[in-house]
Amino acid sequence: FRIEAAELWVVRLPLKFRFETSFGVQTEKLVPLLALRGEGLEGVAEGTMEFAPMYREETVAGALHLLREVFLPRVLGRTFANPEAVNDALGAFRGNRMARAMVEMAAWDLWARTLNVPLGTLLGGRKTQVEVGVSLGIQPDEAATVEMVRRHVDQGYRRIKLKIKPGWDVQPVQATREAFPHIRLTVDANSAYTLADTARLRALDSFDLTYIEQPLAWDDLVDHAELQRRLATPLCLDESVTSAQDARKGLALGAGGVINIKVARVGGHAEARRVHDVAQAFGAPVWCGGMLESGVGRAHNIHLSTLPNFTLPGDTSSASRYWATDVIHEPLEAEDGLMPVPAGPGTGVTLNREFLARVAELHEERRA
Ligand code: OSB
Ligand code: MG
Repeated sequence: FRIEAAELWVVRLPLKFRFETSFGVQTEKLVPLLALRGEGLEGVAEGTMEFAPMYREETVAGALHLLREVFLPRVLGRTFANPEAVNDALGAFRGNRMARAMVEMAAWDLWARTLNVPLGTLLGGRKTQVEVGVSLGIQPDEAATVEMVRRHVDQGYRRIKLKIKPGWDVQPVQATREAFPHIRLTVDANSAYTLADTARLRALDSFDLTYIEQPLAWDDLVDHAELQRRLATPLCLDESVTSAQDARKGLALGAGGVINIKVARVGGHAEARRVHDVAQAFGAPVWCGGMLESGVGRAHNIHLSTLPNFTLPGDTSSASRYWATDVIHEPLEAEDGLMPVPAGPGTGVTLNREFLARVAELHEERRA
């Protein structure tokens, strides 16, 4: 397939809820979108980096710069045998995996559309719907937490993940577990703890959590391995796995028993599939994480989640939870905790160009 043209926008989407995590409060999402066109077809991807480097080191401004000045010039006007070849064209560059993933993921969508096959099928997935849960931000108190959990349990979500931080961990978990003795419950600390907090984290062992997500530093594997030796609950790695090599090292060290795969964090679908395969070889389940994506990123996540070792529910809950208006036409709604895989070639979703024309800032439009 040939990449003939690229368009790059940024859309600012107001979040329907206030999302508080250990690194701050979010009320809107800055969404960079990249469309690659060739032979009358279009592949689209979303950048999941944020305005500020709070989750990992990448930023929206950095990604826009790299796409315009470095990455897009390497792929425009070229013909590729497959998306792996697009990765190879960007392979000499270090880090910045979320920015590179925008090119790679748009290429997968474009290639799948060229072949007239759903993206999930092309990746090797077979499911027609995937199990999903929700990630709930830090609430003002235990009662609000339990109420919030109840609303989402009632909607059928298959897993509840609570954001925690030092000083807000045992309380919400205990209150939730008492109210819902049987739900699949997890927590995510987004790197807010150190090994000095071992006693606090050990207290979470009594609540039958499926895993504790990324308690320690965003770039650490070694301390996670030490913590895992001190805890009964499996650790789940998010921030600190950016490649299949990281996954291999983390699992070999015993840094955790579960991996949260975010396509963009690891540099795209090809690397995400390799992380999936490494985890499977270690007998470690994976699930697909979310970054408060618009419909574009959400559709990519759903397709990736059709691979067989995605045996735990992912973060890709209904788009209508997040946005009053999405950037795509198709609704992406879970029912009873099951998200249907969008049908049709590629991601199966299409950009709402009327909406983009009204709210998006066009950063680049370039032809080969
Ligand atoms: O750590 O999983 C995370 C959102 C932004 C940054 C990091 C994370 C998250 C979420 C939200 O947990 C998941 C979602 O609903 O998309
Ligand atoms: Mg996380």
